[in-house]
Amino acid sequence: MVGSLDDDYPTTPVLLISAHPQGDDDDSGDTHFRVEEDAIELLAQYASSQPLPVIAITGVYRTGKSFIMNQLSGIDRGGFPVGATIEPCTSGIWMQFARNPETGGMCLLLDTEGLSSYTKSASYDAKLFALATLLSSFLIYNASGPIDDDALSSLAAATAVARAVRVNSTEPETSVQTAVGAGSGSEVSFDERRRQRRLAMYFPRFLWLARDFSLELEAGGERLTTNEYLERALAPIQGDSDRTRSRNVIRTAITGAFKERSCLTMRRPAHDEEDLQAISEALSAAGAGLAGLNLRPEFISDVEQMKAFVWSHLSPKQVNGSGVTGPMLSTLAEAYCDALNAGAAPAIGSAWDEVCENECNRALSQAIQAYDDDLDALLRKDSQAPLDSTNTPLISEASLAGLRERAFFVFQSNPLTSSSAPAAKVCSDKLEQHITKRAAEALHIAQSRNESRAEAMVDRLVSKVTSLLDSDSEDFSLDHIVENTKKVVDQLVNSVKAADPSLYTLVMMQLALRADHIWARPLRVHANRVISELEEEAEVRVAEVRADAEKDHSRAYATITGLNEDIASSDAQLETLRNERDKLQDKLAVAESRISSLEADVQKLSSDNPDVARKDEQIAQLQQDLAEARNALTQARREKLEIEEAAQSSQRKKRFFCC
Ligand SMILES: Nc1nc2c(ncn2[C@@H]2O[C@H](COP(=O)(O)OP(=O)(O)OP(=O)(O)O)[C@@H](O)[C@H]2O)c(=O)[nH]1
Ligand SMILES: [Mg+2]
Repeated sequence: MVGSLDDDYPTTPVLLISAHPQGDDDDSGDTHFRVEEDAIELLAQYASSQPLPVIAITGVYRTGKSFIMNQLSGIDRGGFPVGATIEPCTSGIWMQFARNPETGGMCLLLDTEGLSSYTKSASYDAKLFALATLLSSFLIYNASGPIDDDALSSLAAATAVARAVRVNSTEPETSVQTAVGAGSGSEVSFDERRRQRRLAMYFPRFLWLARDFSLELEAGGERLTTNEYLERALAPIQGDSDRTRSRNVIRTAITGAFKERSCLTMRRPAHDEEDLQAISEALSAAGAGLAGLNLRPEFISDVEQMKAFVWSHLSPKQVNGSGVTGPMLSTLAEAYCDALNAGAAPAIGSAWDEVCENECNRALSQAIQAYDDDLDALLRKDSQAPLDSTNTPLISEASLAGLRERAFFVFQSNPLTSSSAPAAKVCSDKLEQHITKRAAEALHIAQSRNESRAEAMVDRLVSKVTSLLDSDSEDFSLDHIVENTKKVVDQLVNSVKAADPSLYTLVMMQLALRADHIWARPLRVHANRVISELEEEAEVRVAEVRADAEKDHSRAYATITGLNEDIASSDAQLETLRNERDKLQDKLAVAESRISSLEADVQKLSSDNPDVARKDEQIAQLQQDLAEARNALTQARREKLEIEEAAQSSQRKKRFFCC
């Protein structure tokens, strides 16, 4: 690994708290601590979801603290700077993300500026120690050599400010100067001890890391564990002298502050000073990688043991039972820095109130964001849904209640929102107000969209009803139309009724408004269609009648023509007969005149001539001729009468047909 961004988080150390001297003399307590923006951003960006285990290292300067942190980070290059000279290397408090190889979880390493540097005051050291203590869940106190009175005094002095920290803001405030001044020299009162016990709950697990340790851990012929060695060193010393009391106060201060404590020893990396110098330079450049360096195997083994111990005893930073995430840690750091900058010992209670307020506000923003995202997505989906769909509406009292529940779930997933901090209630109320306002807006949008939906549904119904009329169905009866219309109306009403009561009301209103289109218009269309069918039928009937009449007419015409021809031929025959009659009449007249003349002649002859007899015969003959002529005439007259009757009959028929 190198000190750059890996898959999950950046691995380059970043300055978390910078220290800025305000005057020439650090003892004035004027050092100004500032939490750096870059660090705040990184903590927010990469460590906001989970409580963060925080390992801090503190101790006398130039004792290999940064080296230890690099071993924990596992970064070969680009880790915390390790200095090979006697100049203090680390300044302020640096941070670096690392991964616990045992759990895979992310943790934070805090490398602090060395204590007891010739450039800094006791007050500055105590403040720095207090910050490292209050911000970490695992504190490594790095000290070179055995745990003796000097080492314990240094630690006790460093813990002065940390021990002056107030759990509640109601506790009397102690200034940094007073805390440092009091040091560990005075005996601790009963109340103070009780306060210290409470405070210890906020303190981290403590590891005394004894470097360059070369002593055999034995006492009274028995081997001691490193922890037993520490406990022996911290155990009260028998005696009643002032010095003994003072030494015991130091021990009580340490044991009172750190309830969970352990000790590990590490041997020197090399045997002699020359080698050590060379190795020191190599270590300064090596980062976490120790391979290839001429190190004592014991040292390497101690490093591994230290790492294994730290990783297996690591737990997230907690305050008041809540895990501290990256953003919460930066809020705490800011609150503690503010208190130290103001010359006061930090108050965990008020720092925690700030954390709660920040966290509640953050949870509020996340919950509002979640609610707005959900609601906007729902509104978008609703606006894209087909208007005439009878599906259950996306925006309803029920669906909005679901969104509200989710928003509150997001809000409450931050445990600090259910704390007793006033910010929790304020933010919860703000979330409720926001949800109420947005839900009302959404319902208003849904209402107007429902109106459009109801309109679209009834539009569709109208066209369905119309298409029923246009269908090829044989059954166009009024009952059929009414029945089908009723069916589609019932279908719509039932589906909407089941889906959404408010949509149902709107659909019913639309049905009432469009009643003419749904009921009257189809009937009108039906009536028109029936009328046009009747008209078509009538037209066909008229055409048939007309065709029949035309046929009759041509038949009659043919008959009349025939009769006319008959009449004409009858007329011609009549004419002929008339001519013949006239001729016969002429003949008859000639015959009668001849008869008369003959009769006259007969008369005369009879009288004059004897031959009358003969003449009589002739007369008889003539009379016979006359009788025949008369018969012929009678016959002719009869025929004429018949022809005239026939002609008259034809005339009558013609007149009848012509009418
Ligand atoms: N004697 C000794 N030197 C070590 C050990 N570990 C590291 N060093 C060397 O000690 C020197 C200082 O190391 P750092 O890690 O910079 O020490 P530090 O405590 O962080 O120093 P400051 O930040 O200045 O307080 C370097 O040259 C390291 O190589 C060790 O166990 N024993
Ligand atoms: Mg350092």
